[in-house]
Amino acid sequence: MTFDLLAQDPATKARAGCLETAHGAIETPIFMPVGTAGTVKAVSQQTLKEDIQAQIILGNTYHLYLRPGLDVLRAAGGLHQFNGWDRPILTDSGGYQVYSLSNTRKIKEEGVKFRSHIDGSQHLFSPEGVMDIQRVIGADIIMAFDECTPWPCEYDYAARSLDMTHRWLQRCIQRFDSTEGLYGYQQALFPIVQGSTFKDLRIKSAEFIAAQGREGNAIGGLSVGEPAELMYEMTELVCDILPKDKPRYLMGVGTPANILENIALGVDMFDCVMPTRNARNGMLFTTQGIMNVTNKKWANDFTPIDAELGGPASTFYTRAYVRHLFQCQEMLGPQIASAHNLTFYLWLVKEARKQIVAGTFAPWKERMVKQVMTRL
Ligand code: PRF
Repeated sequence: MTFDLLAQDPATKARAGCLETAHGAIETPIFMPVGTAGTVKAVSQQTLKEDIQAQIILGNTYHLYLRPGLDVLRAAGGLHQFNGWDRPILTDSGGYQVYSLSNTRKIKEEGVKFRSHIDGSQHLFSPEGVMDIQRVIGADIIMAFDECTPWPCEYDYAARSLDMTHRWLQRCIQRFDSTEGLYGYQQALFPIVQGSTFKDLRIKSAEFIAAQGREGNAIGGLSVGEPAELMYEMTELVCDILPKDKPRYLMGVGTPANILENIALGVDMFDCVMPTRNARNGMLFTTQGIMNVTNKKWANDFTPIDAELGGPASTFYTRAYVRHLFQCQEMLGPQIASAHNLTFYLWLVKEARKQIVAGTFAPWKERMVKQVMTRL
């Protein structure tokens, strides 16, 4: 995997780059739609590729391991073959889902014991096991096994958890570097910075992660309930330590404003369930602001969701029609809304990239943050 930095904004720390993987190139900054169980909810692979022009999607080790399971994934020849998505895939390690989803979990040095949220069966995720699972899934980028601390968090807990996450990382690296991909292409392992919102822990973690010299680095443990200003303070601190010549991935972030602010601090990659999850409840992100399409005020609005964007979901259907679909609980409603929101998120990062290359990112960002967060 290679990463080329192509431009740097003169007024902020924003960068434009190109990340080359076995399944194609990714132009950064990028937003990665979340496809937890090997599907971006309510959006087909064809729509993702042709209309939304997603460059990379995310999968989750936790979900894919439970269903369809490793036997099926191995027999299929990996997730790309299984779901027909031939562009890059990144898998999260389960080091987050296991905390948010599983019923009971016990975190120990060895790993995390948990019960499936589906059938209550018992499992153990260890750093080695999670590397092996992600080898079977076959994602282009796989994530280290970490503990994402809740917020707020006691300093002592965060410090102890961080040390364990670092020991887990060394075990991940050892296993990853002593195994190979099953399907004939290279995978890359990204370590994850933790440390809650404690500056000294974040610095310690970023230095430890940077020293591993991996092909990309991630920032975890943020956007877990802390104030946005505190998140920005942490990302800036960490980005200033992580290597410049490697992509930086901020996990699980965020709102359109969060994405723009973090691009300005030097983040290159983002993922979040917000555009798809909120779409299913009728919340639409547009270039002019945020609208709840179920609101009565759109009942007779026969204009497109967002004429500024390309793509059928944003331009073909009217607001009134999409509202009607939600009123009737028709399945097409969440489908259009999800495709539209992803079109918007991909537009936002593509536009940010253009502005970085043109050297005009800073004033554009200031204007856009206000514009896209307006309540319509
Ligand atoms: N760790 C992992 N996945 C994540 C996170 C994390 O800290 C977050 C935090 N926002 C989202 N997804 N492994």
